[in-house]
Amino acid sequence: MEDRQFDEGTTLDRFLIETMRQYPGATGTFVNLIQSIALAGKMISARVNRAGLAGLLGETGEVNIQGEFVQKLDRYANETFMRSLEHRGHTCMVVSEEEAEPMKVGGKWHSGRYVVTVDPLDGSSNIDVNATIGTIFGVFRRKSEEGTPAETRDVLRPGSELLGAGYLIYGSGTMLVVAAEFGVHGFTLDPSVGEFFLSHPNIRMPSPGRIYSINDVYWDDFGQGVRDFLTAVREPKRKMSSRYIGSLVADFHRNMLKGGVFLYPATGKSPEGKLRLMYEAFPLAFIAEMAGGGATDGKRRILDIVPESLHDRVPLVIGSKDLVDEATALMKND
Ligand code: AHM
Ligand code: MG
Repeated sequence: MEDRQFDEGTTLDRFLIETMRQYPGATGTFVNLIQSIALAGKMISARVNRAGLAGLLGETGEVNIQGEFVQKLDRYANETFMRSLEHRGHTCMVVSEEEAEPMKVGGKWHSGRYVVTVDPLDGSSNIDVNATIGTIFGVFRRKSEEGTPAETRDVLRPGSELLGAGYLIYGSGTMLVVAAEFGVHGFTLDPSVGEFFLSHPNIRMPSPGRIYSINDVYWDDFGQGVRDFLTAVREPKRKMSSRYIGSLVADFHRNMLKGGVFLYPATGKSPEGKLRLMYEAFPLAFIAEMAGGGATDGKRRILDIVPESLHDRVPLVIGSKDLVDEATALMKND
């Protein structure tokens, strides 16, 4: 792709349209899909900002497929995403953290070309304390024929087959980060005009990284390799910092901009790890690699893993290349 310079004030729409024009054969369907996701993000962002005033804090009383209490905002974010992906003809199936079964986009629109995996509201335990939360998504191009209902083989496939991925973070500002063949780019929402503007073009993950992020309350439960890694990064001469928000997307975003590693390894309580492969690990691993970083489960490259079921969990080590390599080398016998 030609190295195009975008000036200040470039909107998401202009960026997408001008970038896609450089790909012969692009039909604009992917642009359309990202626009739908951006719209859902704006709606969720508006709700997140008003949650305390709109009676949207707290739990609904339901328990989701993950065995977790559903927060009111979880449900709103899930419904908003589903609605915005349903009607524009670009999607044939959506796999959501909040839904036991994939949503097949049916009727006359089931010819859609893309399969979307989504964690509609990541870091829900942070909602009630106004800490940063987010949305994570991945996009596959379907394998089955367009114009027919989506099939299992369209979605149970390695992350290396992702076409694009991204996330939204709802923090002190709202950002959309999108990764695809065109690289990793960040857009910041200007709420006064309701548009995303290019603010972080061509994001690259700094290496060596200086931050490590882990919930070390599980120390006794971690494998020896994880403990050796933590002992190594805590050496005073390395001058590392420890930062952990408890919202994967926010921890990942900070580490991507500043350089660092996030770990959620296997524990005695969660031998498969806690985080979900299809809509948390895959999209972020895709973004990390596109930005020059890495992602493993301590042994294997995340993007090489083939899911067995929609809600598989996986241990995750993700971030700057040097720290991911160091941790993975130590964890190989865990
Ligand atoms: P969620 O998708 O239900 O919010 O759960 C995933 C979250 C991640 O965002 C975060 O990294 C992790 O759970 C925190 O877990 P812990 O409280 O065990 O540190
Ligand atoms: Mg999550």
